[in-house]
Amino acid sequence: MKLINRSLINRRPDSYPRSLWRGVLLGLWLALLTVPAVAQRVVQSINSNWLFRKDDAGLTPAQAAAAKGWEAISLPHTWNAADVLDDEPGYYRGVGWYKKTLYVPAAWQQRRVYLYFEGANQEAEVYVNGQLAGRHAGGYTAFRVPLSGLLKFNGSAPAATEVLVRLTNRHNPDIPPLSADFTFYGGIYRDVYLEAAAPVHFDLDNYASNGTFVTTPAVSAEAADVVVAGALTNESGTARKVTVLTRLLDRDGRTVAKQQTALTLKAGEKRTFRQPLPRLRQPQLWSPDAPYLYRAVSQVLEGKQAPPLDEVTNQVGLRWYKFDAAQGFFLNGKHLKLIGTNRHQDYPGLGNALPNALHERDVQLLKQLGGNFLRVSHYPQDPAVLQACDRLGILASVEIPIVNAITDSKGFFANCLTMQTEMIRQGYNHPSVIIWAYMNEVLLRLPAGIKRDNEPGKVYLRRVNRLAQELDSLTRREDPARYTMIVNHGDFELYQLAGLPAIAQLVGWNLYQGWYSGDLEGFPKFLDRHRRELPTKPLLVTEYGADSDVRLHSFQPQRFDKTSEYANRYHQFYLKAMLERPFVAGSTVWNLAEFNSETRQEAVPHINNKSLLTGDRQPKDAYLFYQAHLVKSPFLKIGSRSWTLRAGQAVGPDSLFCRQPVEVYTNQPAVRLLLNGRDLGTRPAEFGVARFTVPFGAGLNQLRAQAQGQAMEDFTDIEFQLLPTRLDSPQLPFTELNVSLGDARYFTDDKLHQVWVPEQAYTPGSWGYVGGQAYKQPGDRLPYGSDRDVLGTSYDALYETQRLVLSQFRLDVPDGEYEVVLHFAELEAAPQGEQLVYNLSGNSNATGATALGQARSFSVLVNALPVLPELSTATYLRPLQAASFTVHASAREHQGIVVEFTPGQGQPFLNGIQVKRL
Ligand code: GCB
Repeated sequence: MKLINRSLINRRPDSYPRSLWRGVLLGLWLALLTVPAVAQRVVQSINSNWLFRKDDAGLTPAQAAAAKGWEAISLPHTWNAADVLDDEPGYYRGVGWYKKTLYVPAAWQQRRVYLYFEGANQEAEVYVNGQLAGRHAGGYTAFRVPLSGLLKFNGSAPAATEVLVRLTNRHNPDIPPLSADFTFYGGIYRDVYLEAAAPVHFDLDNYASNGTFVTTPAVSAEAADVVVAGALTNESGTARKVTVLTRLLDRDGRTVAKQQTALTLKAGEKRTFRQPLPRLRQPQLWSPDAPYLYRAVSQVLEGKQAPPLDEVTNQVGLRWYKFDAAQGFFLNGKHLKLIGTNRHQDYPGLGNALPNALHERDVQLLKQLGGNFLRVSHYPQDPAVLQACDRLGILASVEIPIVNAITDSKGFFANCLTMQTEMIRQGYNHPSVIIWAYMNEVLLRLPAGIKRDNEPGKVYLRRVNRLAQELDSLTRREDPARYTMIVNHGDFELYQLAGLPAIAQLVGWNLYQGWYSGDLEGFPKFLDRHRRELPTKPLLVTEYGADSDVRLHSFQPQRFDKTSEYANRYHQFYLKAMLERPFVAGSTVWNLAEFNSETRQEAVPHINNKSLLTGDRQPKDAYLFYQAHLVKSPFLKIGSRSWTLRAGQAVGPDSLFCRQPVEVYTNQPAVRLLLNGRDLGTRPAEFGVARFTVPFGAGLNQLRAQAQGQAMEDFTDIEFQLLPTRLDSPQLPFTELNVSLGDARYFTDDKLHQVWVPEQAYTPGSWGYVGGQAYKQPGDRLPYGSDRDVLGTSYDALYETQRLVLSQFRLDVPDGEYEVVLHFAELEAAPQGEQLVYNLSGNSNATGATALGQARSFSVLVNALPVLPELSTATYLRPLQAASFTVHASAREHQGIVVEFTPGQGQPFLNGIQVKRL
């Protein structure tokens, strides 16, 4: 059998006559039927049928095993999927127990049996049949736990094996991340496998790697060298003479190179091996356009035995690359601007416990964007992510989660070094990986009492520098073929002061000029400064982004208003600045999709929506804008896809339309737009965007865009709620109006099918406020309103703005009966204890705290009736609590509706008003 196998390896299968082939297949089949009990590794997922319970009583393993109150779950699982979304600050960070009975086949007595956890956040203790089998610290890397000595076999019956896992996601100052703008969900949130290997096997005790490491020391278009190295372990009681055979297979399964190494292992011995494969001529290269993968199949063979004792397959991509400080990035000798996104690993409703299909889908969405680069931020993610990158041709940077700060402790340093080693060894064989990184904005949160220029500050910066040096050296030692990177926030001086840019080979900057601070122009200035002052350091823009809540829109977008329109403007500006600068080697948008950050407040509490996709992965306009630049085939999409329900006021009393802008994204030179079949003209595309002003009529508006010179079209339907200019208009009878006070934005509520329009001053015949000013939280960040979490509502964005000191809100509606809903939220409130510090202006101190709450009272009258007498901070106006009241109003004798505010103490205010004709 062995002989036949060997000869098969050497020759192309199609060069055999048919009859011989049949014989070969029959031989193989017979060999499979006689598989000896101790051959080849078996790996099975064990995600089903687990039990879970929280533990706030500090149970011992024995108590936990006997305790009641278990919930049946399956993996992946997190215990924080729901509590990170509620109105109560914080989420459960404590102990959870998992329990499962495994049935280990009697035949596995001869094998080495392991549990393999792809990841569990964050400190795990694994007990098997009541005994501690292994521990692991860190929530983002895999670990393997040996079981063999703990299994209890009983004759030929499978060994029923109790697995109990104690897991905690409590804060541990020795384990990164210490703090971050994402949620530290607890749970066994990735897959778990049971593995059974023959006693002689590839090393399974090497930081949960697969025990083999593939390098490609020399690759060119003409030739490629591939080396497979690793270690073999003999866990049997006798010396063994084995061969490691590696075959490199092309995509069609043909062997294109092979190498074998004979090894003799004493009982209990572990031995390393290194196998340079014969040089490959005219290799197929791996690139984003053609991600060609070979497979290196390494087997442990012994004597005449077949199949092998062990086998490991690694995907191999042949490519070479370099970063150049002036010219950027080169792949396979060609310049390639790296463009893509960052990614977090969560999904609405699931927390971080995602099936592999969702991890893969995100990489596909990046590919469909036209991206070629993924920053796997801020921690190593599910193996499915890098597998998808390999397959789809996405280059990747991976990092460990040292975020915001370090702890100057032995434990912290040791855990960082271990995590870095795990990350590298576990991800080593992915051709997509080009960068190993290890710090994200590590100086954003200087610990209490520490300033950049005081004595403790100097000591702290030295310690951060020390940790960076240790991690950098470790990384270069572990994997000299990849680049190292540290990612900084936009405080150039501080990182220079700490000496960090000098340490890693690449510098990543997270830049938010025109968002957290300053204006857009600050961005190119910063890039040029790097080029001037760090001329030998390749640069990547590792983060940039602006919040965009798909419900919010504005035609005068402003920094920090969270509208899609500001985000569009921001991305259009940033991309242009980066494309104009060849020294910007790469960039990754923050972020591919919206993600949970429990401590974050703002328009959608707990959600960071600086992203190209919504949480459920629907494209925002900015996604289409990037497609227009990155997709290589002809591309044309009408924007506004997530804004298909709009409202606005008719342009004049006798008009039946309202003009609003629409952007069309394309890589074609010009676009024609039609509205309900009527030609609106052709506009040139400037930097991927053709801009139109569309006269929307009431009801259905069908937009059709055509690329000039291409048989390409795109369609979108927009439903428009046309508001009359004069509320007594006979052509456009008044039905309802929803106004967000103190606000310059439109807010679409798809579920209730309502659109809220921005406030306006009252003019006779129409509607609006009389007097007052829009509320503005102290500080320079928000143009208006507050970013505090308003409790008791999911319409935070509406309650976060208000008009102060108004005397009236008037609507000159026709005589009739109306329902009026008045919305209030007291925005003056004590500062938050723990302020989110994502003020990346370079100032590490928290900002945004509002003034202390003050007593306030006022009364509201509707058409002279005191419907809300004495609204006050002592009654309904509790700080940051939504309160709404529905009242009835009769409009008589052409007086319309007059809502009046009479102050008692302090300034009256109104956050929102809805008026509906009954
Ligand atoms: C950053 C951080 C990232 C945050 C992001 C933001 O610089 O690296 O973790 O989520 O800014 O949105 O503030």
